[in-house]
Amino acid sequence: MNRTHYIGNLTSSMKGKKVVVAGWVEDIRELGKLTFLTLRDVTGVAQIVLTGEESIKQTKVLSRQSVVKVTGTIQDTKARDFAFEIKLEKLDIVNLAIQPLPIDPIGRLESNIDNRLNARALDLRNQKTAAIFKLRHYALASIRNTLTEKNFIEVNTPKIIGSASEGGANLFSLKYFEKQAYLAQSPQLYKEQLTIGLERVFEIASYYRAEKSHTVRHLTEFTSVDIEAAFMDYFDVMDILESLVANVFEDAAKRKEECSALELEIKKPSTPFERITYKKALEELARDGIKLELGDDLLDSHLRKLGEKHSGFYFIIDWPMKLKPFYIHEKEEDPTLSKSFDLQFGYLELASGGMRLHDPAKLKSRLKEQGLDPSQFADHLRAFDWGMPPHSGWGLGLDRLMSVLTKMDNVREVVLYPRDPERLSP
Ligand code: AMO
Repeated sequence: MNRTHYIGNLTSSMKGKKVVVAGWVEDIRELGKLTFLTLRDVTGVAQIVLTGEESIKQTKVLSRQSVVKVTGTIQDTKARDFAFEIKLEKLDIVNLAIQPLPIDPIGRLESNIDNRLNARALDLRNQKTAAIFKLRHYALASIRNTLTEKNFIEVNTPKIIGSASEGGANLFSLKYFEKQAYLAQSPQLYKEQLTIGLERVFEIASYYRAEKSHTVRHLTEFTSVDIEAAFMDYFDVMDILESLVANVFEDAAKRKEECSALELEIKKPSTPFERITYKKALEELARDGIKLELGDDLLDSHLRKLGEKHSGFYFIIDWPMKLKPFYIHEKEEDPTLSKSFDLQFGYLELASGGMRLHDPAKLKSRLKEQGLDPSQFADHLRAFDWGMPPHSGWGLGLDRLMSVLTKMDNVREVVLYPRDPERLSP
């Protein structure tokens, strides 16, 4: 394309320099004998000034959001919003955009979320939307840094699997030639097995849950950050989770441009996060007149009540065994309780994890207790006879974390092409 510069790399000190820039026409204004174009690329906007009759004639066919290449020279400007402008020498119209566009990507006219998701690629030309996905990129980089520094190895495990990883419910099934296969709900079994050889592993990937939930926090395809670590107990991995979350906020706060596009003031949360036991949560709810029995699950309405008292990040720990999956370890001093935790942000569950069973006999009996058939887990159980270390881990919903970071109510805002029970395209 022979583009010489990103717009963001141009400065007023380059006066007189000939440059070639390329991007999308955001605005076209005629002012007497002059025509002004506002040109945007991924790094910023520049004003282009056209004086020649020929090029002004060219702009008559030009529509907003068309792609152009501009050859011109940097010069001083009288415009208040720009430090310099580019005097056009040559305009190449690369591709015209249709009119009207399905949404206004500048955001002057607000479009509802469904229309924006239906035209997501165009929505990304809205600087607020672009800022969300740039922040998501920096959050991922931050997560990879934190875990790599703590000696975790990034892995990729299969998403097409032959048996359930989180028990039977909520599985999407598919035909795999002559066999029955499923989409992975989580990397749970693989990440546990990998502690045998790599000790500390993490994976960032999409997982699938066939839940007909119509909420602002559930998707049928979501991104999870998972870790698993040998020779760690659940408090060790909670420490890792809270420093990872704090680092994401600290690193995102450094992205001034994206924060200002989203009018966000991001602050690093202080650690350690508050840790309350499940029992204490029941006591707090009882004080508010909500009577729950030991073993009752905390429903959305209960978590909303707790969220009023604990507004930021906090852990709920030591859940009853019966509320947790088959792989969770019991507490030795009270086997009805588990070595487990959920990380909350107010009412919203961001992550869950715990210490796992590493004794194959115990794991088999827990599978049976939960009505699961150990023979369906034969491949997984074999690994427990090969020297399985004690281990702990967690799964963190990246989309939910991003919605908290960017203060978006709906998780669909932070996912490029969200999948929910109704939405399968684009
Ligand atoms: P869990 O099922 O609690 O645990 O999932 C972990 C985290 O993933 C996110 N999440 C979702 N986000 C959006 N839409 C969904 N449908 C959805 N389902 C889950 C949540 C949740 O806290 N294997 C365990 C983790 C572990 O113990 O390591 C697991 O999958 O933020």
